Amino acid sequence: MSNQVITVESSFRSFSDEMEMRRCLKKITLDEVALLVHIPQIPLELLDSETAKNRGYLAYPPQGLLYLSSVFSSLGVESHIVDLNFSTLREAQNDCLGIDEAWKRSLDKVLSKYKTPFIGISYMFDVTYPALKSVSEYIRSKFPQAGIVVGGVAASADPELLLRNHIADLVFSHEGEETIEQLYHYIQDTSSTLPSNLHFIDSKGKLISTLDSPGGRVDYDIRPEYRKIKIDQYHEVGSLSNFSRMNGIDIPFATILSRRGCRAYCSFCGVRNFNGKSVRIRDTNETVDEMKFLYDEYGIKHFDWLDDDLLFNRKDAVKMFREIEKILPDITWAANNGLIAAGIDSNMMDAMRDSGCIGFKIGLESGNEKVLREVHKPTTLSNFYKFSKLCKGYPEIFVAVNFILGFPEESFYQMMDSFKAALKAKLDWNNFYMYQPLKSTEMYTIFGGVSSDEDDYKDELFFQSHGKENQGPEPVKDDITYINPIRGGSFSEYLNDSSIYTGYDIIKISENSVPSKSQMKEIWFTFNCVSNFLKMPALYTDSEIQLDIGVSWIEELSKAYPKDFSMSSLLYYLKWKQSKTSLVELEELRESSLEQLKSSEYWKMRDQQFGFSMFLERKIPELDPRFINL
Ligand code: B12
Ligand code: SF4
Repeated sequence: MSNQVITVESSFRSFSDEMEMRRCLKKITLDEVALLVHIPQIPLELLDSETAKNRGYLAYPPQGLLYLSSVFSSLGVESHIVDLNFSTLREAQNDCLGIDEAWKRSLDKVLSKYKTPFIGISYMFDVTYPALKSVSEYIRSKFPQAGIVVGGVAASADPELLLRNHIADLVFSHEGEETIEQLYHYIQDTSSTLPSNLHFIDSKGKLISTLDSPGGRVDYDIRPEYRKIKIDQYHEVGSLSNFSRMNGIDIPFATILSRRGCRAYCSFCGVRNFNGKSVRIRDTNETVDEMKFLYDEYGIKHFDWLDDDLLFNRKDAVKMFREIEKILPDITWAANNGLIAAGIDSNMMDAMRDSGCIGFKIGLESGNEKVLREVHKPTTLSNFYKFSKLCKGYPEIFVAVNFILGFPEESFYQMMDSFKAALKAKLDWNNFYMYQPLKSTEMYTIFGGVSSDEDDYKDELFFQSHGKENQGPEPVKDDITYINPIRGGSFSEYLNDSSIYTGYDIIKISENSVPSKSQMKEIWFTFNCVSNFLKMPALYTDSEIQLDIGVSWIEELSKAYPKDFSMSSLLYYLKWKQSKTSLVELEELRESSLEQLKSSEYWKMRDQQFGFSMFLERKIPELDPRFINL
């Protein structure tokens, strides 16, 4: 995309640009109703009803749309939130029959009531591009005259793609609240101030952008908006993370936001570009009031923070946790999105535990100091090890660490450093994510990434967990689709590729080489398998509580991955060690695990490599000698 972009307000303010904007806005009406659409988050063809019934898919309430809705309310404009992710997950639980009709039905129900609605769609993740396209096309087929507005993180990163592909008529970048207000007054002629953060194509095909202005207020009261979604039913269709499932899948949950932005500026992350440079803290009382409201009105008992930097301003964060402890003594919370470990000392851990924290993730991203510096990660390895030592004093909090593998030009020994850091720290769990180039990040600018070609979006899906807790690639539906669920290659062909090292043999990869994408899948598998399954701290612990939490973590994870033999066999061993499961149930678990193995050529191959079936004989599989002293 090489079209000219006008981003300075002064050039925009030429009379013709303003006329062009008025022309574009003719299609956008704000006097009847605003329909705010949350698109399906999981490719419908990959939805699996067993996982849906086990509530294994992510079901985040559309928090961004609640915020926008509160602005419409303050402007006196009626608004509705249409959560198509919720409808498809519900339908998926019903054996996935009519899954494609489910979201269309939900849209029809609201669209049919209005003549000139404002239609706003949220687009947060690049990987949901195909879903966004289908929803936009469907709305256009029903309402050819309506203007479609798209906003959200992924929309902000590439507005031109959406405009040129006729997915949107107008794109909002950054947080939408203040732009909606400005746009409303501009359209109603109650203000001549040009709304910022807007993008459209003029009549000559040129991309026009108004002033780029991230940031804004954070103190919106979204409590009344909750009646527009079924907040008390989200736990029935999915989960927020393995933390929310571990807590009990029948516990109603919600998300909460106390800070926008992040103090750091990691080169692979889109947060600073999207939210702006500073961290904006919401008033503690307002945050806790919202939680109390959700608890009282909707019976919400578990919360997950959406914050990127929840612990920013330590004093303020501790104060907030102490307030939660006082006002809501029996809730639980988790921080699945990740915390910055540098902000955590025993004072903070105490306040977190006392306010109901059951677990959190921290982002280390790499175990190699040079990579850490290059990506501007705000931490050092020595701080990380200090933090992991601190965690040992809090066995009731399940702590997972995030690593990213496959940064551009990252060599194999640097990846091995991450693996070794995971083994050394012995935190409860290690998430190895594959690097995904995100538009509008420093790393993307330097190294590039997926092109705007639509096929690339499909290919990237390989590395996605399809809306589940991210465990990386997994066999989908049957073994044949394992290697690439989209293109359906056969894994036996793949394993015959002698240039790819698999199992423990990945250690033979040349240290300074940069592994290929196919090789990365095998590296991922071995790192995950060894650090999380064969060396899981719960296998070796003497702490009853750590073992109990480890059992529920694996138990819930295995429901989201019902065909995964490594999980079921590990679960068997942990339950046996825990001695809280009857012999009959244990035997049933063993049988069903063996059944998984028998029916899958893929898991037979993995079992030969790593010996998971030893767990079923109540023994921990031995590590390959090359991995013992890492
Ligand atoms: C919570 C969160 C998650 C949750 C899920 C959230 C969800 N709703 O499904 C979890 C932890 C599961 C998650 C997973 C992932 N995430 Co995430 N996540 C976030 C996070 C931290 C907060 C999002 C949020 O709720 N913000 C709060 C609400 C209030 O804001 P909002 O939704 O953005 O809405 C505002 C604006 O966007 C705008 N807006 C939104 N919609 C609309 C619509 C209209 C019409 C208008 C006008 C405006 C508008 O106005 C709203 C109000 O201000 C963001 C970081 C960030 N700062 O955005 C990353 C972020 C969105 N995630 C990111 C990524 C990469 C991922 C993963 C791919 C990570 C991985 N490797 O697995 C996965 C993908 C999951 C999937 N679906 O496949 C990237 C997205 C980049 C991209 N372009 O794709 C972000 C930006 C973080 C980053 N590292 O850069 N994520
Ligand atoms: S600490 Fe996390 S949210 Fe902050 S910039 Fe780095 S990756 Fe992004």
